[in-house]
Amino acid sequence: MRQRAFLSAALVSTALALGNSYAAEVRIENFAFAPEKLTVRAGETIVFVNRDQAPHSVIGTMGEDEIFHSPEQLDEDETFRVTLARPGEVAFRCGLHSHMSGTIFVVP
Ligand SMILES: [Cu+2]
Repeated sequence: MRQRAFLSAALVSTALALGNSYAAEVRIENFAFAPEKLTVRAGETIVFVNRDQAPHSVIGTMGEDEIFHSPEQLDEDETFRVTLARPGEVAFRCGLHSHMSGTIFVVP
């Protein structure tokens, strides 16, 4: 019991430390997204950060609809933030390298 309470407290303080900045970070590294699959709550912000020297971009789609699109080229260490308000499954990919893709599960 005591251990469980400690774990809960640790999780709460992690959430508070993140505050309103962002909920999740997706690194773009070695021509891949990391993580490739992630879950966030609706309304939380995701930050994509390019750690490659090569430029990349991020395009998100929900079904047939494009719901976000970063600048055409994110250069090294550039970031792109997106806040997803609607629950559902969002597929994302790099507009420059078609093999780079991932999925965001947005939960209510
Ligand atoms: Cu790319």
